[in-house]
Amino acid sequence: MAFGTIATWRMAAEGLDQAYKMLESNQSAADSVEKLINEVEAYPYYKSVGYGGLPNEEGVVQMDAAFMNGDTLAQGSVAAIENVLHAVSVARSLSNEHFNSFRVGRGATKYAMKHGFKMTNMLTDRAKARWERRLAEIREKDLNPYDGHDTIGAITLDKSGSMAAATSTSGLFMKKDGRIGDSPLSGSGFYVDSEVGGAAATGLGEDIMKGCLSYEIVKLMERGKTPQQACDEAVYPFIEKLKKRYGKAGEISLVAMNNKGEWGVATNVEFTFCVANQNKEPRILMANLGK
Ligand code: SD4
Repeated sequence: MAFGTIATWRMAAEGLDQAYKMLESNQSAADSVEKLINEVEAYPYYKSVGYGGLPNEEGVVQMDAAFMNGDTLAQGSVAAIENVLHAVSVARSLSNEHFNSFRVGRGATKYAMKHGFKMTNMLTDRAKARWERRLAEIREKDLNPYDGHDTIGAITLDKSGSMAAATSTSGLFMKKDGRIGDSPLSGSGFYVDSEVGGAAATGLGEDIMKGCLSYEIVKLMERGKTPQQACDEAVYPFIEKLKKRYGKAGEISLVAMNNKGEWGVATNVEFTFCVANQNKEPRILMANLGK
């Protein structure tokens, strides 16, 4: 049976390598995608995900994350969650709940504490120093405060044909208290259906949400498009539409994989991503700037 995984950005490489090995040894798509994201969340030097992620405008680290099971379509999400090391694992646990499966802020943190997830101060000295430098720079040079953000988003396909998707991020740099991006939002930041395939996004959440791009890509694959065709057809016309109707388009990058392990990518920035399927060992690739 085909198997594989794809994830956004170079930072996914080590986690993807582990997820690939798990898939190779018959472990589930769900366990593999969680492991992939956990690796990135725990690494203190990635400034946009998990431990060491940059705080919001007020100096508080707030994470968004999601998990989706492609077999059952069950989903769990957390947004603006604080002091939790593995936001994606909380999201996965929430995906087992029929009610209350998307929790934000205090309610999300409360759920994590109640269910025994590892609590920790997510603000490292390094991230705090970077945040202070950035604040000064923004003031002195009159920069756009929202310049910078990277989400880890991943899709996995296991040998039994099950698929899973997950995301985790500290979101837009210098975001306002309680601001939530696309990453925990079903259909925008992620979507997966084991009978078809999955997609995950990174970029300016406010713009990705306007097009529900992950769902759009999965629907196009369902109608017979390859992952690359689906990415091309969902993302580039939408960017043009945004420019025409909204006047501008932020950074938008999507990765997709179908249930045969074939993959696609679309982006309007210089974008790295990591991919592995049954034909090829894990590798890091660079996508071209949008067409
Ligand atoms: C957000 N999409 O919060 C996330 C941030 C991100 O690459 O992906 N950046 O809007």
